[in-house]
Amino acid sequence: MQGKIALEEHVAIEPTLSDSQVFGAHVWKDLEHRLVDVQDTRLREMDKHGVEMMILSLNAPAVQAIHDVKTAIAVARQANDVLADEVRKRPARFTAFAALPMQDPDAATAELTRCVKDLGMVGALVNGFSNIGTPDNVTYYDLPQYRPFWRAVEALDVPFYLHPRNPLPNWTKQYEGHNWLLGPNWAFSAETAVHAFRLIGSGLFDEFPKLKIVLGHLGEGIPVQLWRIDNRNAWMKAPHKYAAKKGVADYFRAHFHVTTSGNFHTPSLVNAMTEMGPDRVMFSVDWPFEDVGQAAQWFDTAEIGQADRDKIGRDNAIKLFKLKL
Ligand code: GRE
Ligand code: ZN
Repeated sequence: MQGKIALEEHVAIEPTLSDSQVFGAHVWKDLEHRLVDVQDTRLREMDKHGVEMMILSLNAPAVQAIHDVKTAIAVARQANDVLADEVRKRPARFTAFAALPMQDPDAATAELTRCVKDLGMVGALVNGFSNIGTPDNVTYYDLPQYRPFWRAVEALDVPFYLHPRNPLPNWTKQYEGHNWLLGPNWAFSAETAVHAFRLIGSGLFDEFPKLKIVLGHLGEGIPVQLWRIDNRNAWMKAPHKYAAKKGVADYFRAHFHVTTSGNFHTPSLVNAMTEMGPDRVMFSVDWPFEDVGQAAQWFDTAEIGQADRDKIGRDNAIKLFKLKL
C-alpha cells in the first residue's frame, strides 16, 4: 500500500540519545545514526516501503526521566525546536508530536500550546510517568494536579500518545533475575496499560469527554483483557470501585486509539479491530527500534479487507490528526 502514515517514529537529540542505548554496543553505531537521522536513511526507508508521512517524536524515556524540573522544561523545548526544524525541511513527509515536561503541569500546558499553535504540531507523545524532584519519584497523570493540563489538551483538540517506559528498578522486584522481561518484551506494555487504566478509573474522561489517547503496540495488551475487567464487576453485582461512571471498555472504545507499532501480527490486529472497530486502529512502525520494511510488508499483505487497510494505513490518521495531505 502506498501513502501509509506512521506515528510512533522516534528521533533523539544529544541530551536524550543515551536513553536508547539499551541493545548493547554491537548495534549502537547503526541505531545511533537512525535515531538522530531524519532526512537520510529514514526517508529512504519510507520511500522504499510506501510510507508517505511519519509523525516524529522524541525517544524514551527522555524528558519524563529528567527529575530536575528546569532541565526537563529546557530539554523538552530544545527537542521540540529540533523536531519542528526537521518538519520544516519536508512538511509533506513529516509532522511531529510535542515532548512535554510533565514534571510541571503548567509548563507542560504552555509547551503543548506553543507546539500546537506556533510550531504546527499535531499532538503530544509522553513516555509514561514522570520523575519529579528525585530520580525515584514516580508521578502518574491521573492525579488532581494534572486536571488543568488535561483541560488544555481537550481545548486544543489534539491527541495524547501515551508511550511506554520501564518501571523504576526499585518498583520491579517481580522482574528480579528476569531482566529479559523489561522493555518491549513485556514491562513496557504492563507499565503503560496500568497508566491507561489509572486515567480511566480516575474519572478523567467524565470530566473531559473529548479527550483522545493513543496507545502503541496494538493497545499494550488492553483489548484482549477488556471483557474480563468489566465482567468481574458485573458478575459480582457490586458497583465498581473507581471514581469513573462507566465501564472500562466504554471509555476505552470512546477515547482510545491504538497503533500497530512493534506488533506486526495479524491475529492481534484483527482482535484490536474487533474490540475497538477499524476506525480506531492505525499503522505505525516504532522506528528505529523496529524495521519499516518488516512492518510494511506485513501490513500490506495482512489478511484484512482493502477498505480496512486504507483506513488503518492512512485515512484514520488523516482524520484524527487533521493532516493536510
Ligand atoms: C521505544 O519504542 O521507545 C523502544 C525503546 C527501547 C527498545 C524498544 C523500543 O525505547 O520499542
Ligand atoms: Zn516507541
